[in-house]
Amino acid sequence: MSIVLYGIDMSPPVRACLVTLKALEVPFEYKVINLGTGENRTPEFLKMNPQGTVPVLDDNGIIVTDSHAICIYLCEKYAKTDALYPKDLLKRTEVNQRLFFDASVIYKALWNVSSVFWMRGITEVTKERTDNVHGALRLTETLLEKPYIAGDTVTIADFCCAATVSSVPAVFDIDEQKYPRITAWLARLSELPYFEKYNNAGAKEYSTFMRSQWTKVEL
Ligand SMILES: N[C@@H](CCC(=O)N[C@@H](CS)C(=O)NCC(=O)O)C(=O)O
Repeated sequence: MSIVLYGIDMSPPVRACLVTLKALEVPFEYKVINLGTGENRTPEFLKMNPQGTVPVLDDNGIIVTDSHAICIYLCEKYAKTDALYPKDLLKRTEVNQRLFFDASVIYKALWNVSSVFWMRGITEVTKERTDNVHGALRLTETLLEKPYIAGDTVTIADFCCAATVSSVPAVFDIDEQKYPRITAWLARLSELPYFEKYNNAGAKEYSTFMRSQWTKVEL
């Protein structure tokens, strides 16, 4: 029996889970699900996750879906300390707020751009959609008052938010002048020993692929 993560490196939520597993030093098996060929729509996969999305975690028969829920589950079950997901109510509330912010604002803005390509084959990105991504970045920049997204130390909120933000170059490059805190934060996280391999490489692959598909991006 083992822990299995189903996903694909190009997916930001999958990378948040990969980084969390590495940070917690939890051994796991990684099964690649090719979204392009519909491996997320097979009856077996839909039985695990009726939404047909990655990531999915199978912990010896316990199925957990949604990256934010998976990262929380992993911390609650396997973390040796509460550093990545604090037990203190106020600190935990701040981490939770950032996790929901990722799900409902940053990831949503990016998904609104890429989903038109994945779902409908549309290769043009409208100004409304890029404006929406800038709006999410502006809010992230404002929230980054401290070195990390939920305070002075790294938490799973950083893994989830940064996995998404580092994927923004799929649409446009993040301007260091406009977003100095985001730029410094991503550089800070990249110093973690597992972040380059388990997040940045997939983010780069995703960005390169998406940029090769767009015929027009309105900025
Ligand atoms: N809120 C979910 C979002 C998951 C999600 O949208 N995953 C995308 C890949 S980045 C997916 O599997 N899309 C396939 C589909 O919607 O058919 C999470 O955080 O896990």
